[in-house]
Amino acid sequence: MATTGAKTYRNYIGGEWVDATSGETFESTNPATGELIGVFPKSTVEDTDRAVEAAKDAYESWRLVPAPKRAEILFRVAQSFVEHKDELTELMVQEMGKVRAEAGGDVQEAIDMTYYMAGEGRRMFGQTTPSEMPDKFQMSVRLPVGVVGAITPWNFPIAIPSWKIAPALVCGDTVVFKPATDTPALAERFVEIFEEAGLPPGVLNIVHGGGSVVGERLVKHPDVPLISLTGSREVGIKTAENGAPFLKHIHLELGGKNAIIVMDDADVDLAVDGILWSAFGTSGQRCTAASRVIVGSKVYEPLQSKLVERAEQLKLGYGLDEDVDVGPVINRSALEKIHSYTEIGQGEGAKLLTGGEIATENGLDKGFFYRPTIFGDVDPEMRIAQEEIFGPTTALIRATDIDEAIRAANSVEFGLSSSIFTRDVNKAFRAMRDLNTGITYINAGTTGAEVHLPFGGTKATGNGHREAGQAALDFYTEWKSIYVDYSGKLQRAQIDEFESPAR
Ligand code: UN1
Repeated sequence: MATTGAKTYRNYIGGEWVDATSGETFESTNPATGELIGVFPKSTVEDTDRAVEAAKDAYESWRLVPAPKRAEILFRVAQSFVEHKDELTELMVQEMGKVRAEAGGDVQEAIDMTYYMAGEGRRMFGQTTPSEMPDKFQMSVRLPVGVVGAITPWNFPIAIPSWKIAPALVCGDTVVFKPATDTPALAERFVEIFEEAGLPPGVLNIVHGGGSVVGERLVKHPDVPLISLTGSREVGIKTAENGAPFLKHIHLELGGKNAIIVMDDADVDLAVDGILWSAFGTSGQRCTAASRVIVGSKVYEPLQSKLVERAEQLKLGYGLDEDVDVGPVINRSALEKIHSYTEIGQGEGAKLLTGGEIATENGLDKGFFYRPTIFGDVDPEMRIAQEEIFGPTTALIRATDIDEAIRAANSVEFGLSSSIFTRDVNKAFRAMRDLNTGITYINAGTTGAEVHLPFGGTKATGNGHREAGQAALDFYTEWKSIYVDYSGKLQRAQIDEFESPAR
């Protein structure tokens, strides 16, 4: 594609907008229309090292800025996200493809997260505890750690960077941000807003380029003690391995294979609404997407027919056009992967109820559109019920009772989100306890996490860390325990015992 006239973007390192040292570039295009969005620097190890150096220098003063003052910049950033919400939303539809309402939700999630973390500037609570000794005081405080390597995906191109960058900054860390190569223009606008809000040079840097060069260098750089990655299981494992020799703190937010359970006593129409939203929203490209639906045998038939009917009414198209329900998927290789799972499902003997094809009518062939796809009579062990597809494909599985449903839900390697539709409070509480996922919804689909509760999953979804809410602070700070002895004499813990009045 010709690049004449397209906007050229740069890296932001140490407060300067700079080209890649290689002089090489890559392009970002609109997945609905194929139009060019912009040209971006294809950065090298050297560019990454410069950004780390800038972040390391900036850290020495940023860590000493009082947290409420760091937070004032975040309040300004949040306000600016509000003011630029429409612009960011439209750019997101253009660059990432999700429909307007969902793109607005993505920006809103960043607004919420940035305000929330700005509020932490005046909290960031530690603990004070009594000492076992007289005339001794003790407390724990949160201290920043250093430079964060923030490696983010394309599916929530504004929200997810905010999940990592807002807590890092309020905690006093500095950041080198490596956004996905499919959504670099959004990442760049995100960083510009921090610059405009008055963030000092070097505190937030952006380096565009591939994961195997920029991402890997961040993970292997000795001066980057914290890595937060949202990506695939495979890249997560590689990241953990590469960071292990440095004993880095590594937060991993990886895949999902999320299930909605619909019990026989459920409100089936409500369940259908929840399934449609969770399976086909963002064209199924959410870590929290519902790619399995486990259905009680009594409601299986009515649910299946209502779901198929509703899925067939969903309108595919460019997310800026009116009345479009489902946008494109991110790129050609995603389209091919999604379609390969349709073939896998058919090969495994699952019944293709609707969809299962690339949509090309009315100009859709200019982009990467896949028809909402539902498989019926799926066995929980089939690959389409086990592997993350990351597209608009879901699998209906029958279950006779709650035990079988929970067993099937838990039978995958991932553990991000889960949901149950039931009117029986006992079944709901069983599910809350026994569904082995980081998030469980009752009478709602598997998507819709809010910013003030922990976000993350069990098993192969991650490595035990969580983002968002208070949990994020645990990743972006290091606890320090402080003991102050004001007795004026040597008091030895566990040895010089205070004489107990109880003795
Ligand atoms: C993701 O897919 O990685 O709960 C994030 C949700 C959104 C966030 C999803 N608020 O689905």
